[in-house]
Amino acid sequence: MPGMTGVGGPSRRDVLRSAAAATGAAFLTRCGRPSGPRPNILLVMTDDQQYGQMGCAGHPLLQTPSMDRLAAEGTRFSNALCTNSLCAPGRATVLTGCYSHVHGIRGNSEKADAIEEIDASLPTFPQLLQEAGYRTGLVGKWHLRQQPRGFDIWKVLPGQGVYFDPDFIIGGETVKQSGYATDITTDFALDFLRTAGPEPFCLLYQHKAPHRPFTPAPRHAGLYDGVDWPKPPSYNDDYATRQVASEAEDMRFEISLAGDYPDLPAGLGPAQRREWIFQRFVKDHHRAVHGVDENLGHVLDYLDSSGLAEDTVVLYTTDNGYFLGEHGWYDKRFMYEPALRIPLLVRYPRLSRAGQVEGRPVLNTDIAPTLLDLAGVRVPEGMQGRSVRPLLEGAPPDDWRTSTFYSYYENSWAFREMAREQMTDPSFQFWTPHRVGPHRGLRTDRYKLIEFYGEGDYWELFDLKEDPHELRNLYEEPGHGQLVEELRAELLRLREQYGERG
Ligand SMILES: [Ca+2]
Repeated sequence: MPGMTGVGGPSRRDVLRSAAAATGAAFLTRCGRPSGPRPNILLVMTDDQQYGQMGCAGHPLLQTPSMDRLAAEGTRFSNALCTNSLCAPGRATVLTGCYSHVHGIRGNSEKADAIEEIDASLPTFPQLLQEAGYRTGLVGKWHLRQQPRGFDIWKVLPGQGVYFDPDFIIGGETVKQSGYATDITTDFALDFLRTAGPEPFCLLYQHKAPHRPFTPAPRHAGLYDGVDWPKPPSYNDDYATRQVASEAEDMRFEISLAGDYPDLPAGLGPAQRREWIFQRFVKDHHRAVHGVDENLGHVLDYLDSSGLAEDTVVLYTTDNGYFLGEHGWYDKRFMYEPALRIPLLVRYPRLSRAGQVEGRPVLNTDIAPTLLDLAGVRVPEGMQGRSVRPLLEGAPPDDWRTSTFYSYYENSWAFREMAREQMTDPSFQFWTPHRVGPHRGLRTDRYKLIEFYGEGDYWELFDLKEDPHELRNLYEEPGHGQLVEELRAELLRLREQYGERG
């Protein structure tokens, strides 16, 4: 498959040299057609947004006029997936176009048995755009341990950052800002856009919201008051056929989030307490998304008023999906649909047909190659995703992928053993965050196969057509032997294609 060459590929020097050479031809597409000026790039990223949290995706209550506008004027990808549902790995994948085992960031944990920095030999798309003459900027959430590279200007929250009066790292100095993080990040984005020069720009506009502690702006704190927020269909999952899920106690919001709310009323029974926490966290999460949408509107308005909109690619996404009560959970990690799928909108008026909904499977590895392709910059062979440009153009190639690969690495058995050895209090029941061990899997248009390999070997098989909420594991049920065999062979093929071993 073109553009999917797995591990290896050219050195960074080769990549940069070829990118620089491509700059001279940037006004021609790969077909040699004049493509007009090189487009500006605006990447908008939230933190922990569910794929359905957009009015344009059919959400019954949440109003997102700005996201809806991008969808109406561009393409909404209704089947976009992340490749490792976790923050830092997702961000590194968007930057490099590679899976976690290639870019090196497999988990979030400081002590995880994994490399914690992006492989320095891998080019990132902002770096390649900078080499190609773009003015590059980064504002808001960064969440990677190494300093940003490839940016002319960057203003980032340290680590997770905070919602109110946050510190920002600006020019190497930590500077306290006054206000709400989503608003401040937007002000920085507008500052960058207003000082645009004659060269094209690439701006990464990345929000902390709606990440835990799901905190809306004060002006949105009363949204949905009085609304009885509907429960997702898998809310009362009994995990009857899914052992690993049944053991993931810290994923259950009524257990893990109770401590986040000092105003949780005392004296509630278990069912009332669960209901209170659900209503509170889900509404706050949506309120924080509402703040992102409102701020996005200011940026889109500026692109319009400044005459930049026509020549700017706006790509909207998040770093990973999220559970909002599905399976009784919050958080992400598991390869189940709410955490696996991500919102993805692309608007580029010179290329994309307005109001298009594209259902072919696309991955967050595709973002870097897509943006480079649209900018006329050669996509390095080592990038594992594929440009979605033909899908934007409404001309899908016959060989577009039909199965997708996912791999999550945190909480390996070796890491847990290491952590246990470091414990000084033998009565302390150690378990790493959320009790979700490593697993990998594949998804086709109908089936999903998951292999949990942290402790022994445990498999799950779902028929997404008959069981879209993934409540019934078919793996051990009779009559699926041939299907399991075929899917296991396909999983092995994908692992070999992407160079995942171990
Ligand atoms: Ca995240």
